[in-house]
Amino acid sequence: SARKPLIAGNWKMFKTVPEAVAFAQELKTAVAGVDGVEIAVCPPFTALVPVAEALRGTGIAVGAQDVHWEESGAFTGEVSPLMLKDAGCSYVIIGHSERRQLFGETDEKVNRKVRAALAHGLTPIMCVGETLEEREAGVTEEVVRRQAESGLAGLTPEQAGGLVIAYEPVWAIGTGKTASEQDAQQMIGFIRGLVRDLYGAGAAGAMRIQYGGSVKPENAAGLMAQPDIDGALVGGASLEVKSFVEIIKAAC
Ligand code: G2H
Repeated sequence: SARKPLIAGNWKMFKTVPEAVAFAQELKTAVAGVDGVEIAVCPPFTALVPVAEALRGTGIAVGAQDVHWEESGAFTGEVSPLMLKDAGCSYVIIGHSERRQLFGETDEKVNRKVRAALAHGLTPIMCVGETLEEREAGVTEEVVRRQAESGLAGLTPEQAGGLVIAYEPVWAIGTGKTASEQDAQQMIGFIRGLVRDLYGAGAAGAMRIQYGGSVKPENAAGLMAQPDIDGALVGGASLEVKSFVEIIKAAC
């Protein structure tokens, strides 16, 4: 397709500043000359600035793992979209299932964060995905439709087309269970259809939709070969340069 795949590493709550900088430097060397795929790393907040500095001029993007929707104010513990831009981020993960399950993130909060990120020139990587109970109850499409519709509410077609959705079935996250290529393609095609209904063919054709959930060097190429899958959001396998680079190369 005309869409350039995005391989993004979600480091979650891992890596000190020295570890993060060493990783960035190694990654820079390892992907020099790699073409046809966009690369991003999403370190914890503490490592954003040094990682962005280490990667400046390389074309490797930096993203945060969460954001608040206000620009500034009395919101102890929160980080604003303006601050993320200032730190060198171009992406931000929003609504990861760990935030939904462990930190009370609702569809409404996800939507506020998506709109605030876009207003400040950050590209959201908005996560959606069903739990095992939901899949077994046969409500996968209903759940993903609700998450996608509310998360994207109020956007213009241009904004919708410019953002990234990561489809991450919760039962596949960190469990070693990956969705089959067919299941992942089916759901990602379903999401693209939803975007078409909501925002038109232009937005649906432009939007990058990633798969996430136990992506590894062994399964990456098969997933990336699916027509609607535009890259991956990688957790565990993004923490080592070797496996992350193998996944990046599988997407080229
Ligand atoms: C899903 C994914 C990255 P992992 O959370 O967002 O993590 O690849 O470890 O399943």
